[in-house]
Amino acid sequence: VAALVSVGVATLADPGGATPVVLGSGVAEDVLPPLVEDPNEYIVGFDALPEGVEVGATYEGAEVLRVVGPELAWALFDVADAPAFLATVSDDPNVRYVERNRLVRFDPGPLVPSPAVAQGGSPEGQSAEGPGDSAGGGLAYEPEDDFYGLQYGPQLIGADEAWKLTTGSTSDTGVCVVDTGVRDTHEDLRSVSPSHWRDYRNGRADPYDDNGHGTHVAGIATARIDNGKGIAGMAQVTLYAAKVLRADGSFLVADYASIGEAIRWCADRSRDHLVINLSLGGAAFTQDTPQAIGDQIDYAYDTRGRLLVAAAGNDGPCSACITWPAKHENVIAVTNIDWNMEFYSGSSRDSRYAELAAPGVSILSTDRGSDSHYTYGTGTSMAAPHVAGALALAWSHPDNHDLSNAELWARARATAKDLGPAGHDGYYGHGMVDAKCLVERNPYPIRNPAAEAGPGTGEVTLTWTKPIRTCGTIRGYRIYRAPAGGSYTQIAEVLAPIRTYTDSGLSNGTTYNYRVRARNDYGTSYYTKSLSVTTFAKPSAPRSPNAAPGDAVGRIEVTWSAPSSDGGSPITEYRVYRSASPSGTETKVGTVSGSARSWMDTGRLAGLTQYYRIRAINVLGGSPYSAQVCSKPNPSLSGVC
Ligand SMILES: [Ca+2]
Ligand SMILES: [Ca+2]
Ligand SMILES: [Ca+2]
Repeated sequence: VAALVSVGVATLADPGGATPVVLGSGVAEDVLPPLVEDPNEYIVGFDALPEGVEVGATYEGAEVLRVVGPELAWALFDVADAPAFLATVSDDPNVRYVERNRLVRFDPGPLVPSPAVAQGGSPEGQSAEGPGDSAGGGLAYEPEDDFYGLQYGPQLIGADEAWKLTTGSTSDTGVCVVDTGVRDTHEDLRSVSPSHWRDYRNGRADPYDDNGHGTHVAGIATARIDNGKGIAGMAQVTLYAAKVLRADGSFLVADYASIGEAIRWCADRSRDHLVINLSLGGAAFTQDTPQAIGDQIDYAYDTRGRLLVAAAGNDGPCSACITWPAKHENVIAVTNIDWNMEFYSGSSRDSRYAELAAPGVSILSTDRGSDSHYTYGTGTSMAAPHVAGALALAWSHPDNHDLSNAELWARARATAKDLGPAGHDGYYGHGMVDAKCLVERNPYPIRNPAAEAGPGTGEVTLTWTKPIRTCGTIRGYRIYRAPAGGSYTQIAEVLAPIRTYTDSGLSNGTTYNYRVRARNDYGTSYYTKSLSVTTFAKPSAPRSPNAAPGDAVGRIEVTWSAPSSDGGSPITEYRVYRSASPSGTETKVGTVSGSARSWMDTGRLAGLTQYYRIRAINVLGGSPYSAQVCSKPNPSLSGVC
């Protein structure tokens, strides 16, 4: 869907030789003239910004268009006489570099409006079973959002487990989306105040999105949860938006200076914890990150402690083709997987740069078409904000406020679900991001817990399945028991990988409750649900006993039904007792298997009435006697007894 297409900008000579290309396309309704590179624009990086270099001023005969600084400062100049200007600045020891303000242009892949969704219907989605749906574990968080069932991304990466711990915080955490803008009047997005918005394309004061790409990306990361509308975004955090991209046919395009300045602006926002999402990139993967951009990435990461997440690119199938800024060492490159956690062929991959994988195929999110429209999108542009949102979610949790950007990144690597070739690889990087393990490293709930009486008397055996994700190595499983109506105490811990436990020495025919949780180096999982089990009891008495003349003179057939309770253990045999009178001495005369329901008494003299009772036997012993029945051994004799 989202092949990156290389587009040459033929009219411009480029000293670097790289052809500008970009990611993806949006639904571009506005017809705009092509954005062309201005051959007179140069970015100059300075050690220290020279006196007088400010927007609107003239410096060395060139007009100053933009300035960032003071650290890692650069200025964008409109240069009338390039040879003279370049000669001057190249001799200046205060100048770190000079580069053209080029354009990056990429095919972001189509956004596909879904009429049914747009009209509030409920089309079939690709609903993957997420790890939170572990049967019997702590129940996953179920957001109240109409189209949550059409999403699979949050569930796949464990957001529904993470949301049990936090859904985010707007006061201390933010996501800054550097993109085409945002339709912040959308019903499922938080409004973006003018101070949280910057338009590097048209200088407009209020948020807007003339393409749709940015609105879609913003929704994936931050759409409102539990508002009864639309989708559930990854994190309920403050949304910042910087517009740098605009449509160019089916492509998106931006200039280097705008991207660099936008990253700088994002980095300087007020939230303690901030993740910058860059669903954009250069297609010329042989090219290094432009310095005007790389500088500001370093400022954001090193100086401001921000995390930066970027789309790996949609150049696939290809290898060693992750583009900038994703390839930059301080940026987390995100590749694209589908709902089966399989690598999407259109995603760029690169064993040098791939960091994390995230869902990016047929992702439902907010659409700029109206305030109530939603759209499916495919591409690494959709994968990146899943990671940005997961990181923001983790950072927003009070337990993680002290984590540095490097520490949180390291946790993302350590807890990613390894996919494909073992260990780090060029497809999935360190693996699929895991939102739950990012927020808290305790294991996921264990699955399929079961308890049954046995194998012996006074015993209960528990079994379970390992958590679907462990956020680290499982060390053991803790077993808790409560008497009926009582409280739980831990009775044992078994060491992994053992996943069964037999509790013994219990009272017979008694009900106990059990629950289990997993332990890793960081803590314990949620408990399983409570498992109620009754230890073995003796069976109840056989029912509906009957005795009648048998198939020949001298025989009596005794029949019965199974007891109403086998005591929790199979009936192993039935025993038949006989006496010559209702209160006479009884003798055990027959034993049959637990599956038999009759016994033939063959040695009786005609005419003598016999009296019978039956007992059922299980592992624990014999049931009470059945009611007494009687018969004469000859069908021709009158009367039953
Ligand atoms: Ca919602
Ligand atoms: Ca990188
Ligand atoms: Ca792997």
